Amino acid sequence: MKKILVANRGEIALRIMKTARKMGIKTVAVYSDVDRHSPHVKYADEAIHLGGNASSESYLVIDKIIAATKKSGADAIHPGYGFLSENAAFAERIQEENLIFIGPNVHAITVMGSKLAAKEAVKGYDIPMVPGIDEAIEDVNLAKEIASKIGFPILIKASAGGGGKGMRVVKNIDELPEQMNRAISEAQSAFGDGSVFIEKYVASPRHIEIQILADTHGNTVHLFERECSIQRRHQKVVEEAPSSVLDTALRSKMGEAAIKVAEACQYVGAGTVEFLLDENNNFYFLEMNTRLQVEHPVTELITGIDLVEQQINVAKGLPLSFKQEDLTINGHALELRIYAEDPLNNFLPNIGSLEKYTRPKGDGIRLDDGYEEGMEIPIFYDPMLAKLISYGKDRNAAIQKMKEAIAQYQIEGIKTTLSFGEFVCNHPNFISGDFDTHFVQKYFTPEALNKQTDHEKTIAAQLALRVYLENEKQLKVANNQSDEWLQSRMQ
Ligand code: MV4
Repeated sequence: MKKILVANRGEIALRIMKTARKMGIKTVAVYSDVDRHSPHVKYADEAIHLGGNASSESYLVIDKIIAATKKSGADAIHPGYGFLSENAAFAERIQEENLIFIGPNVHAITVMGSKLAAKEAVKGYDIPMVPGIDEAIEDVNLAKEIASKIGFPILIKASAGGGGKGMRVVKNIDELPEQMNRAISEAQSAFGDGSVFIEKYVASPRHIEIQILADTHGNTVHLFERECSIQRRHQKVVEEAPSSVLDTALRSKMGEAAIKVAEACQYVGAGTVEFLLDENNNFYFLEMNTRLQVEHPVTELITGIDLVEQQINVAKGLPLSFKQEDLTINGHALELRIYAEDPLNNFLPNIGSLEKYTRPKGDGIRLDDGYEEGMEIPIFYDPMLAKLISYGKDRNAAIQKMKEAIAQYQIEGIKTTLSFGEFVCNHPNFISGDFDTHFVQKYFTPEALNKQTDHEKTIAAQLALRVYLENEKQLKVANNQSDEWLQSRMQ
């Protein structure tokens, strides 16, 4: 592998290229019209213009990506996350063109792209699943019968679903017909597939996901868990590794289950197996993400393993250079996603330019970003600006480091979720680890954020006053001294 085309933009394109360069592999960027001057374009060894701005005219057009790859002479494509990363047709096309897809095989992408197919595939592997059905259901009367057997509340989910779309909680049998019809039509319009199924609703789950790595020689290992329970409307905001709730025994059990899920679909490369964890520490398989995830850096920090390097080595056909027993957790890492959204205004996307942009730095701070001071944030893509990642010897040290980094980070010209991250880091329930996926909904209000800002303003004013008074004192002393000096000279 001599040259990789990165079919993505922003922080992840840059992050992938950094590892490729470290490995002595050339990089090719692709870009839309508005991304012409983006850091990922400047960083790459070569860059190819895709044209268009909307994803559907640029980063999502398979023909354009393939044409760019051929033109550049790249022999491999890394899809990053989002865009075409979990598109089976893209992976298949790459294979047909005799290029290397730095990702899993077509089969795994296809199976895990459908929740029902995923359930079917892992059957017989002894993976704990939420009580429910593993077939699409259309008949409301049958649904009522099944729901009554499972017991309310139940959850209706779309098989093709993602991001909570087509998901409906049903509290009792009377609500079922309407909610079921809504779920079906939502799934049909969002995914072009109206298949839905039923599960028992787990009321207060934590979101735990296991990172796995598999090579083409039959070796599969897990790289422990990440916890992503701090989410807002299915958008992750804070992630960490390890989770504060798993003990060694549960970690091994979940890790082993994740490996079995990967083996059930003959997985190759880096992947993530998602689980729900209930209040009694029962875990249930949810789905598998067949890509490098946004939050992969927290795993890199606690394991010391570069996941992109591993993806590239696996794609080259190399066997993994370590075994499960070689892997250990070292320290604790947190990631805060910085979105161009206004937390005081219902997280409305905020467009504008980065008038001031000063990055935090220091030991235990990693910043993965894709913008620079003066740049406009385009409206066409995901509003995530950066990922602020902190690392410490334990969870408290990582939280402390995150707070220091947030304080150093200066972003002006655009409203961001940086202050929201600070709110999370100061919240007693986050600090104690006593939270679930309802954290934001339960505790966050714009008033709480304003209170935090007011508190900061008070401290800033007190500090300013103190500095002022100190300066005054020194000035007086200096004046007195010069008076004495003057007088001594005049005598
Ligand atoms: C659930 C659940 C409770 N019970 N399934 C949300 C998105 C999709 N990936 C799965 N999700 C959930 N499935 C059962 N049977 C609760 C959620 C859920 C959730 C899961 C992980 C992280 C945040 C969440 C927020 C709300 C709901």
